[in-house]
Amino acid sequence: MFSRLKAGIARTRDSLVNGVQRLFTGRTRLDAAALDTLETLLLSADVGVNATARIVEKVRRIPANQPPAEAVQEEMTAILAPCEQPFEYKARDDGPFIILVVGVNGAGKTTTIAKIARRLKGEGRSVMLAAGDTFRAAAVDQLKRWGERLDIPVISQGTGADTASVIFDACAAAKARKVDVLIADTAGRLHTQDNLMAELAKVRRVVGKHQADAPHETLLVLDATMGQNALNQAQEFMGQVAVTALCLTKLDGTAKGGVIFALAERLRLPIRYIGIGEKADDLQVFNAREFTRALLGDFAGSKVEDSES
Ligand SMILES: Nc1nc2c(ncn2[C@@H]2O[C@H](COP(=O)(O)OP(=O)(O)OP(=O)(O)O)[C@@H](O)[C@H]2O)c(=O)[nH]1
Ligand SMILES: [Mg+2]
Repeated sequence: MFSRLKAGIARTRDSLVNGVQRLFTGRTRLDAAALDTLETLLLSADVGVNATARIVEKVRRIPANQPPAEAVQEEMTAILAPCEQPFEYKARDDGPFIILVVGVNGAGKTTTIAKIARRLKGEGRSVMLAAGDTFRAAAVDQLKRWGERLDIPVISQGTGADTASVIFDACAAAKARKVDVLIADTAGRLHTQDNLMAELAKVRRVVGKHQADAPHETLLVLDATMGQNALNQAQEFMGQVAVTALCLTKLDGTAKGGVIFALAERLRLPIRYIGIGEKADDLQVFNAREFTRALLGDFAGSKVEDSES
């Protein structure tokens, strides 16, 4: 699992760690120029202004006997730690636990739904999917194919059907079949598309008719290859929808994986999962220390030599 994570975030590690490693080698303290270089490295890995400032400040203040690499890792873990809040299934007596999945076009929503469904099924939960993306022609088929592959039921209507009505029906079906978790797919959308944002509000309203406090999770799926734009998108979405948790996808395809620090620092939402590939098992429960260890472990553990000795 850990080696998969390491391989998954290899591009971010290469871009960030190699630079930081070069910077730290032969140094026990970083002078102003080196701190500047560290700042640039972090910013160019999309770590973001605030998280970068925190890390640089930490390194500036380290005691003489602490290697700077260790301080970087410590602070990076501290930034991520509040977001390490894995999904916990809570049984309900009024119907399924309902997860509504939202995000912009192509972020990885449908794939992530399949991955989560597979994981929950593996944990012994019964799962059902709702094909709420009735907008894009192939979307229903895409979810149905996943359903067949994973042997998980998918509730759907045709393309062009009303999303809220599909999800409403799925809630009833899941309740009738005593399913543990219902995961609802939705079409990709931008926060500027008022009609589509209104649609999400309608989904929430009709789901609330089945269970007053549903959806129990509104999961925003973000594409790590967007870098800092993923943060902007998240903030814009959160202005319109009550997002309760994040999933960051495509960490395998990008050197911009540092955006996870920006998301953690700015949003402080639980990061339930990270996506590190296209296959059904390329999803990991987010763990702060494992993530920074996979990212930095290669150098943070090693002793820094003192060039002056
Ligand atoms: N490399 C990689 N690819 C991913 C990951 N997650 C999703 N993808 C790919 O990203 C593409 C889009 O994924 P979808 O799941 O269809 O995205 P979506 O958000 O449902 O897209 P729309 O329904 O069009 O809004 C697909 O080719 C997926 O295989 C990931 O973690 N890593
Ligand atoms: Mg989709």
